[in-house]
Amino acid sequence: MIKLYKFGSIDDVCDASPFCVKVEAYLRLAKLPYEALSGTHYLRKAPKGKLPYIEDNGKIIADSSFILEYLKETYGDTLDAELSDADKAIAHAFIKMIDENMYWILVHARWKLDHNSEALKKLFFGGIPFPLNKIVVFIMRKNVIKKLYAQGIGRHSDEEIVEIGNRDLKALADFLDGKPYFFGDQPTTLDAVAYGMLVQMIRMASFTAPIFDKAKSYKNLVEFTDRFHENYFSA
Ligand SMILES: N[C@@H](CCC(=O)N[C@@H](CS)C(=O)NCC(=O)O)C(=O)O
Repeated sequence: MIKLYKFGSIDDVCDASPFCVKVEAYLRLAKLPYEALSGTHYLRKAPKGKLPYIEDNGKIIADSSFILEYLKETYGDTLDAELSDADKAIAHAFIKMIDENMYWILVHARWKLDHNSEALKKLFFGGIPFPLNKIVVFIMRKNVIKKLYAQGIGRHSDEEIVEIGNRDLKALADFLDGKPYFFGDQPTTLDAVAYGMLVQMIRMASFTAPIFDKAKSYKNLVEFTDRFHENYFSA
């Protein structure tokens, strides 16, 4: 059986990492049996020093995009089989937007905004005793803020970052329009990826941020996230 190594659930979201949710959502959509193993200690074993990674038939595959590629090659691409090449190109562009741009907006909201440091301490470092947890959060936040600056997003003001993130949310909302899933009645890979990100912004109550309020203001994105959640993650 496929083993999925991830961080673990927070609130009613199966993982705090959109990349881990993406893989788990894909496995559920594709009806592939798997075992989820949760814990930050798996980072030490992760081939690329990041989660998620999977183990299947003695093979270890790291990185959510390579994992999905491997699953499609090994078990067949049932979800996207009906998509035209043009649809696949659109899906690819949206997936890159979510993975490479919206991810940093999410990191900024959780790690840079001061008021979320209590939630970080409680949710991500709850096992570490006081006052060590305070020091760990302080050092981790400093490191993440450096990464935000190096990536580029951290050079903008908080307000500009919300504006950048809102453009992505609007693009998703406009493309989804009144459809149940991004390409119609049936979910595809893009739905797994979009759910992975939107569920962090819309259903994870422990963190608050202006960009999460923006996400919640798009009625169809909220309905999509709830629909996906009820259909694939309620059991
Ligand atoms: N490109 C990777 C990104 C995975 C990633 O960034 N994971 C983060 C959590 S969201 C991580 O493991 N961070 C731990 C670290 O950087 O130490 C993928 O698609 O799987």
